[in-house]
Amino acid sequence: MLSKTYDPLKGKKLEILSAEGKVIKPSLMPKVDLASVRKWYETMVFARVADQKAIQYQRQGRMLTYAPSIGQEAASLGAIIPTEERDWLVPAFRELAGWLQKGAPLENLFLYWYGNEAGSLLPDSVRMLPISVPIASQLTHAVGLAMAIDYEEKDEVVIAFCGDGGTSQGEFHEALNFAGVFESPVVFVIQNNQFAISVSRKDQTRSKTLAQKAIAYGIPGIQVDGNDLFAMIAATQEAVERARAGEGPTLIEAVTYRLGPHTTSDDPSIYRSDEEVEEWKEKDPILRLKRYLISKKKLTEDEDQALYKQFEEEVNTIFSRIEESQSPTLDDVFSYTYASLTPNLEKQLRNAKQFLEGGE
Ligand SMILES: Cc1ncc(C[n+]2csc(CCOP(=O)(O)OP(=O)(O)O)c2C)c(N)n1
Repeated sequence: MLSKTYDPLKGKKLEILSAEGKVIKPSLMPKVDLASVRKWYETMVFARVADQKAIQYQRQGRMLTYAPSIGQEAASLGAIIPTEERDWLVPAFRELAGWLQKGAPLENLFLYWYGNEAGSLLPDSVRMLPISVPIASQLTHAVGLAMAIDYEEKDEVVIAFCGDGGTSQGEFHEALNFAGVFESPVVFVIQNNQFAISVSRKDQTRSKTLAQKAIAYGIPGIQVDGNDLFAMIAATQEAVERARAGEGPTLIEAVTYRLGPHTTSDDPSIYRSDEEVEEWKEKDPILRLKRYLISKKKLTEDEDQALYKQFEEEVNTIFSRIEESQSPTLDDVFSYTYASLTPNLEKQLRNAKQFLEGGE
């Protein structure tokens, strides 16, 4: 079992694809065909381009705010690849490549950050909970979902994400405890991108790794190179198989780096050095998969450039649809929590309407 061989208490981290794009652990390489790897690479590039364009739109005053996932594409994508359509994705808010792999449209993500809750209304076929901005609250929801699946004896698995900062929240510990006790079919993925806004990983916890936190709850934990698509696939595959076989949860710590700002309102140069960022750029998940595909003759520089161009056009087209979409109404703001409004909410809605019409 990978989580036994790569014991986080012994400081071991699962790595398969080096930063140079070479497979350094062939025996652990997941069974993947090159055509699929090329498709996954394209999904990562699509996510990267969408991220970069979203930052641009925000700087042009066309998007309210945005939380980029630049640098974290392999961590979320690799964790979704081993799941099936019937499985559930419970995201935090930085899982764009995984979101696309799950089949969720980019339109929804853009609508969400555009300030329109309609973005959370995903097609029925996409088994996914809405984005969670409250940190770690989604993990207890994920366990509740997994407990229900277990109770109904369904053959489904839940895969839930949080950030390194999320592990300092009470709900992280409650979720792991419940999942451990009830042996729920859930896989927790921590995207350790080294920062919770400006608070660095080392100021969050005295634990040497985040993966070792699993041990306290009696579940396996594994630290993985989160910029290595193949290592992420291998670790998650094992965790999903365990969950499906009724063997309970697993905690995966994906060690990665947030190359961009926390959100478009953040200035990371205040709390981290350019040298550190440059160092991580060399470990970029897209760059290393590109090197791998080029070495396998499944990609050329020209094709790569054409991909970026094609996705830029696609993203621009999608975003113009967002700009043409209807703005949410005031009624929408009140409509979706209760089946019918409570007297107090009815009063608030009346007051809000009066206020917007120029009254008091
Ligand atoms: C319960 C809660 N507390 C505080 C915040 C404010 N907040 C937004 S993002 C963030 C940091 C999250 O860091 P991490 O979990 O590491 O995820 P990352 O943003 O790095 O992906 C905080 C504290 C929040 N959204 N929810």
